[in-house]
Amino acid sequence: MMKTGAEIVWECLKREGVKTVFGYPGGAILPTYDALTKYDIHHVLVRHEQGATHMADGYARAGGGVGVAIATSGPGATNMVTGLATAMMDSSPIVCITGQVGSKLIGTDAFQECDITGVTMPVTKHNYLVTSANDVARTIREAFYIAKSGRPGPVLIDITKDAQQGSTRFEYDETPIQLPGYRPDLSPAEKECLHAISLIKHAKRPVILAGHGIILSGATALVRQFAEKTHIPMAITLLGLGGIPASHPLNLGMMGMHGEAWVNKAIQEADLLLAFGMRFDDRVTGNLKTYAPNAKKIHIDIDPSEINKNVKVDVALVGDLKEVLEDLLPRVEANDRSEWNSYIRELKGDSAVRDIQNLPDSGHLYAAHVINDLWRETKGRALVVTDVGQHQMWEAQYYHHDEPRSLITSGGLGTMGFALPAAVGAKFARPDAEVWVVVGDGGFQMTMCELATIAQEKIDVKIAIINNGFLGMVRQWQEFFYEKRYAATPLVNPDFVKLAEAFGIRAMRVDQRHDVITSVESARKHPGPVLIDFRVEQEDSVYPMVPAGADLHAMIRRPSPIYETGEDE
Ligand SMILES: Cc1cc2nc3c(=O)[nH]c(=O)nc-3n(C[C@H](O)[C@H](O)[C@H](O)COP(=O)(O)OP(=O)(O)OC[C@H]3O[C@@H](n4cnc5c(N)ncnc54)[C@H](O)[C@@H]3O)c2cc1C
Ligand SMILES: Cc1ncc(C[n+]2csc(CCOP(=O)(O)OP(=O)(O)O)c2C)c(N)n1
Ligand SMILES: [Mg+2]
Repeated sequence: MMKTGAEIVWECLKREGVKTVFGYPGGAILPTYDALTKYDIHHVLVRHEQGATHMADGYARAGGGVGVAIATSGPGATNMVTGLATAMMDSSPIVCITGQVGSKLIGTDAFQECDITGVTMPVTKHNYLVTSANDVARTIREAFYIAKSGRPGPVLIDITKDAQQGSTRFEYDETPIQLPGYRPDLSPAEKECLHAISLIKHAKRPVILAGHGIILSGATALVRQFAEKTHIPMAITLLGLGGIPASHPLNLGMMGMHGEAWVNKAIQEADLLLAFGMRFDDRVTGNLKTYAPNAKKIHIDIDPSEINKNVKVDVALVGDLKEVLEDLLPRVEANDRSEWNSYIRELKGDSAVRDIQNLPDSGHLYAAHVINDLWRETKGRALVVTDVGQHQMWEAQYYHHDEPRSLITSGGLGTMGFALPAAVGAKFARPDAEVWVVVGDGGFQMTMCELATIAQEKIDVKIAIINNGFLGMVRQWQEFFYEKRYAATPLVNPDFVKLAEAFGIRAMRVDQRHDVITSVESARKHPGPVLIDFRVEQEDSVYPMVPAGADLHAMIRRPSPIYETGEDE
């Protein structure tokens, strides 16, 4: 059957199971948009192409599928770079399709020409320039395969205008894809597995470091069973949160720069670390020279380039975590490690009791109150999408996630402006989920144009702006390390309530602690988007904190407890 390249784009997307795409049109992608009218695929018109990429990313992270974003050439394509880099850093599978000028014009500085495959080479898992309709189908199939197989990541397909307009015979090839040099299906050698089993057997103070890979590989139940059988406590990375229920007795909590003090101490005192699908980010290790100095290290990761990248390990098991654990679980011994576990419980001491709810209302509204109340009110069942900054860390500390894919956040690139569009994508992937955006007043203003998309599409997301009048996380660094010289961090903000109302979105303002619950209740009852402007304490800081590059156990604690009952914070 003869089809144009543009029609083949949609034919292939349909066969990949794509129901929703996020995009923004323009000249070089117009043939593809024109063909869309013949297909039953929902196109969400964003207000900025960065938004489309974060929506695709949020869609992928929430639902486990591949998100799709579309843009035109030149500025449309360059606006996608931040979203691609965000997805690349956090191993999120998205496919971005861009229009390109006609193939004969390439290299002439044609109108809206930009070498986007050149630009995005370092921020994509792979990218393609397609100059003929004949290559469209094969390329799209490969792109989806690459995005979701092995270590997931973003793929960009740049299609020239003539490739979209040209016609070719279309027969969908169903044969499994084989790409020379691409090996997403590695598995560890038996010798290495035996070595790991022996290290686990003899370890007295082991800790599992559970990362994003436990969610990406669908291994969360296996990790839990592994920990329960071996009685090994688990520390979680920011991107692993939710993978193990926060309430699980062996779940210690988050590790790293803003992790719990007892978690970092346990890691530093461990004699064995089992890294499961995590990449030893510098936010996680602190000073590498003093990181877990007495621990042997086992690293299970699907990407061989992660092995010995930051932390030298004793055993590397390269492969899919789920497959590796299916093999190891029956073979590891069921050790009793009560001494080590009770020692860690002692390390926790009172600081584990962050009883902020039961303290008298001092008239101050702290971000922690807002987030903890949101957790209580939603019974921990919301899908929360955060932006980047202090509110992101407070969310990680005070919203206790029990389900995989219930926290979506930009970890590696730390992209402000991520939350609002990513939440839109998440809601499309999981229409039944209660989606909350937790966003700072700074980051919100980076992509707030997507309120128009939310209004146009009538998307039921609830938006909690943690409004501290500052680029709070940067202000905190200035407070700690730059003698409180607040250069370029105070914000003069618009009236967020009026702003939301201008988009036809219901909004309210809260500046008293006792109004938090009622505002959340009222937002939840409303069958549509709601924005709440929470006016929180302006100069609060996130504790504990390991200063960048410092030893993991050298944490800055809260000088005088404001709302924790424990002293160890
Ligand atoms: C302001 C700010 C503060 C932060 N503070 C902290 C902090 O205190 N603590 C913290 O933990 N993080 C923190 N982060 C996040 C941090 O920067 C990293 O993003 C995070 O630690 C990475 O977690 P990860 O290694 O689990 O996930 P990723 O970076 O997504 O890495 C996943 C790993 O799993 C592997 N993998 C993928 N699929 C599979 C599979 N199927 N099988 C096996 N392996 C697989 C990948 O190859 C990769 O190595 C902070 C970020 C910001 C913006
Ligand atoms: C696009 C982008 N620019 C700059 C930064 C650096 N940065 C990290 S956190 C932060 C402040 C965020 O302020 P806000 O959104 O108000 O959140 P808060 O920290 O106050 O909760 C900044 C500027 C970033 N992460 N992303
Ligand atoms: Mg702020």
